[in-house]
Amino acid sequence: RFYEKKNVAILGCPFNGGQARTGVETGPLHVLEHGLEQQLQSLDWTITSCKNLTFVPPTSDQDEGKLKRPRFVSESTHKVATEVANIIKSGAFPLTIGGDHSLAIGTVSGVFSQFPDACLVWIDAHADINTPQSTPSGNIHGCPVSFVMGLADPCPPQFAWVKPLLKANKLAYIGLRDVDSGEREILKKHNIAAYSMHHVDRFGIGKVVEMALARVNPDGKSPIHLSLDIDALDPEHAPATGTPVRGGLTLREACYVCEALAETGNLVSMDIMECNPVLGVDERSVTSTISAACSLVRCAMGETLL
Ligand code: B3U
Ligand code: MN
Ligand code: MN
Repeated sequence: RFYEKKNVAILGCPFNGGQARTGVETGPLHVLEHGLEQQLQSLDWTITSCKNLTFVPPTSDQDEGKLKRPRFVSESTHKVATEVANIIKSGAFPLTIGGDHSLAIGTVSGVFSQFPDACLVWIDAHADINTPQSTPSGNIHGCPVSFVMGLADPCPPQFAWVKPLLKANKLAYIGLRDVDSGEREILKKHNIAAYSMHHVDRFGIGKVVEMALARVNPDGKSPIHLSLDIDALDPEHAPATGTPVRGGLTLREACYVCEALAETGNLVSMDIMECNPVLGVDERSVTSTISAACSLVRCAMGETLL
């Protein structure tokens, strides 16, 4: 409905500047080497482009208050925003492979510049909605949602280009289980649809997705951007990631979310973030993480729709 054809443009983003651990920048290469392009072609997608961006850290990048590497993150995500917007203008579905989750400042900005009435489904163990003031770590991958909502007040000067395009009633979380106290306050204050693992246990994943979509897309007409952090999965299924948290989604539960979004016909863009193959303790843990990421993408792109 939002796109004429099943055209996808893959955007590899080997970026690690939003957090402290190296290795996450090798995520895109691993995901592509696992055969994702061929897998999408088997699902009748045409890959209109598949490119890796390059991110060069600036020579000087002073902390901005608590925020670490603000210039590198800002310049990199600005580039991503432009690329994602151009992909959408070309009529293709942007599939962005990270890299750390600060990249979503770029993907969300790009998507919402083209689809202003879109909603955002954020699947993650973490809420990533810290402000420059509330962040306990200074890692910007814990802050992207606050940036695209304009909650950073004042907005750090490096991020003056980021527009507050996301409204609180267009955001839903699924899979939360490690949320900072400052983030809890923000979620409450703005009445954001936040479904934690507690809700998944209580209602089951089917009902949770239904409730989440009813909150952010009540008339079923909004385009949907899915931002998926691989650490939403239980570390049993996706151990190779920077901040694993036990008690997460099973592979099937996460796949179900992706399938349900595919089923709406409204999915216009997707991120798959935070795979860090370097942190796998052995070959098997790397392979399971990467193959889970590929499965989730395939489910979001229609694999299990009959
Ligand atoms: N909420 C913490 C931890 C964190 C957020 N996202 C990840 N970790 N991956 C923070 O640093 O903002
Ligand atoms: Mn996370
Ligand atoms: Mn995240």
